[in-house]
Amino acid sequence: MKLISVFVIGLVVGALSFYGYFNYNIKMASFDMNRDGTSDVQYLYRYNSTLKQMRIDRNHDGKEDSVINYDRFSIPVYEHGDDNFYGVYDTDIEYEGGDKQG
Ligand SMILES: [Ca+2]
Ligand SMILES: [Ca+2]
Repeated sequence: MKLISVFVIGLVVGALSFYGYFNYNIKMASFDMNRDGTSDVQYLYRYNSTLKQMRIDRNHDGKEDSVINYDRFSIPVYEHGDDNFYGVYDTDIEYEGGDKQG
């Protein structure tokens, strides 16, 4: 009985550190393209340095309006866009082989 509880605790601790490994090692890089003090482009990287997501504020109003998601080879898969900059994502673009579809 004691052995089982030690095993369960080990499992929980292991799962938590596994979770932490994949979440806390995500790196982010921000760039202020128009140099107004607010970042307009953000790159999110996975623990293994592949690109996970790019967030862009195209009209420089401080709110991101384009989110591109990348697969584990850093190839774009799909994109959400707020093309009228109302703060709601209204455009979905799928990528195939790294190219926009439609
Ligand atoms: Ca800016
Ligand atoms: Ca914006």
